[in-house]
Amino acid sequence: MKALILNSGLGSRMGTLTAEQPKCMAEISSHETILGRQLHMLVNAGLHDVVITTGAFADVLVHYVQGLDLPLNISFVHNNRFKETNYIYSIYQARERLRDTDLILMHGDLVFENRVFDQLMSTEGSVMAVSSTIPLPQKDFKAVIGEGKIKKVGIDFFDHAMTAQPLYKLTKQDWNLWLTQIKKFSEAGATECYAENAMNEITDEMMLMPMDVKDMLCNEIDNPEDLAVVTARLKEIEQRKVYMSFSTDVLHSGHIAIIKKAARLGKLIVGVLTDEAVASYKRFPMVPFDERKALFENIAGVYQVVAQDELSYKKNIEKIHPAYVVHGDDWREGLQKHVRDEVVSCLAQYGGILVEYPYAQDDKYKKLDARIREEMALPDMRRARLKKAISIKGTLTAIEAHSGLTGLLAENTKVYEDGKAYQFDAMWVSSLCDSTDRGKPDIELVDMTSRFRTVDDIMEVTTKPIIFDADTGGLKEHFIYTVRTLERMGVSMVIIEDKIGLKKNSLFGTEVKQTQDTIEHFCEKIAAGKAVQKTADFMICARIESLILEQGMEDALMRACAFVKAGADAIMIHSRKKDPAEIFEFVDKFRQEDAITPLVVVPTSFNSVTEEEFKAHGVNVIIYANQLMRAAFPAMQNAAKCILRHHRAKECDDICMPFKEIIRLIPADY
Ligand code: SPV
Ligand code: MG
Repeated sequence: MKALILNSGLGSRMGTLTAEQPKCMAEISSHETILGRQLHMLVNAGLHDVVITTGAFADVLVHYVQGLDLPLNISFVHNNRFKETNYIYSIYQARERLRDTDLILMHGDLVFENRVFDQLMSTEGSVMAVSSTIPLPQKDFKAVIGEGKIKKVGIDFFDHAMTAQPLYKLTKQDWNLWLTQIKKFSEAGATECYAENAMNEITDEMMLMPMDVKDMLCNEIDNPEDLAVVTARLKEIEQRKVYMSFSTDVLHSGHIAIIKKAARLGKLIVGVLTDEAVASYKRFPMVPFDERKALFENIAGVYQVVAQDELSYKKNIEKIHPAYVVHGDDWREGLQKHVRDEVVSCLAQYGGILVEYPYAQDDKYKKLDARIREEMALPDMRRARLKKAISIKGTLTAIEAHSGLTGLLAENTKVYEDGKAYQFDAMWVSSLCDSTDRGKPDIELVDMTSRFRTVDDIMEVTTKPIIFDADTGGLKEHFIYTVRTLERMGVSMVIIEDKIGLKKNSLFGTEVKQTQDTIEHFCEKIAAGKAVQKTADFMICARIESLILEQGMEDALMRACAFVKAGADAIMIHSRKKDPAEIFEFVDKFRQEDAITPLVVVPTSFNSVTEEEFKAHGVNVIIYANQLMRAAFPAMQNAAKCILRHHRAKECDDICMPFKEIIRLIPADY
């Protein structure tokens, strides 16, 4: 595609402004001329070839353009009869350079805002700028519209007409038709009319559509008054606030391109999502908020960087009142659709505009994303994220996973509500579910090698941190191997409970025989584990069974303090009562003594407590320990019974997920 800018006119109504230079060199701001602005827009749109026709002060013009030193291939065509001919003749003279190409055509005295040019470039086919809102001018161009097409362009048309501006994007086909007609006119001596007179004879053959720019700035400058008006409007446009939000920690050329476009619309304010907001809807950020903020502050075109503390833009839009919110068009579907809908309604309240640019579908960005995922799944990266997440978010949630498939559910399940997105922060590899899945009791019967196999299956398809339920941890001599293996694999935390001998599941409580370990012996196990771990990221959590085994609150608290002293990185307190009173009593009393050590709870029995309440009491990790398994079992049993009852599978289909959907859960490119 080439661009043609017509600059052969005399500009005689501009007074002294055109006494020594052509009109297109008139300044429209402290840093821009009309032509300089046009050429920069062409550069930004990725155009390379520009033809400029010249007339009066051709030398001044050529010298000026060369001094701009733009990455454009500019050729100048001089209309030596500029005094007595119109631009139809300039085009005629430039015809050899303009054949067989898509073309952007504009008059040299036309000033338009960036959005007009963006709209022009993103509209398919041949278009001319018109305005449905600006009253028809007496002496300037109007376009007659019929059946959605432009039928005629000229000064004397008023019926079915809209104000028109000499800014076109033309397909090669339409431009060739028009150029042939310009040649005919010029060679027949019709050189004082408009090029549009030639076009008007062939509009039926062309597919020239109107592009409505409404109230956006798109004006020709004919006299000093026009210049003053346009200069003032440009100033106002430059002051407009533009808002964009980013959650990314890896900036690529696609981001930079959209930032550049957004910055051309006004003062660009970037909202950087806080770590908590990012973690709530996508992966945990690899680069912390402060660093991401600094990254954006150093990008040319970014005027200001602010924090956006939730996925919803609402708060920041209400505070900033941007004229534009800019985003890629990829958020019209999927999780972010709700966010977009809310942005649209917020902007509608005061006439703000949502500008969407085509999302960069480039394969290289997809590969970059995949690479980040792979890196996040690497042992070092994954292991460290639990501790980091606790320090950033305060309170995390973990859901049980006992297989690759449940791991995928834990990894990918998201819910969007009230402008917020929710997902689990981590996974719990439960001894109960891992055993149950194998049809075995939860008595440390499934050996560690099999348990590690489960972890490996989950790790292969996920990136979230893993908390491993190691039951009692076994013998101290065995536990140190468990610690080493789990740490090497990339598990973030191991939880061991202070029981000894044949362990039974805690939910049986005192209904079965279970023995609590002594404080001294269990402390030795914790210390032994801490002594062999290699990284500072791996956490050993001591689980206290005093409430389960009815040993009293004092015992639980005493153990907690002893275990922390022995090196435990976190304390899990368990209860099988529905009433959370004893859990809260423990948490509150422990927090009076120790404000730092993370606290873990498993609210299977005391399940009425909300995450907010746990958070308010100072709990750091909430584990939903078995719900996926418990939900799956009755569903599977139902399906089995349904088939038995009907002696076929047809009726069962209604309660089954189509395999097509399950398959979609499973990543294809592993
Ligand atoms: C598990 O999920 O295996 C646990 C938690 O240890 S509980 O079943 O509540 O004991
Ligand atoms: Mg267990």
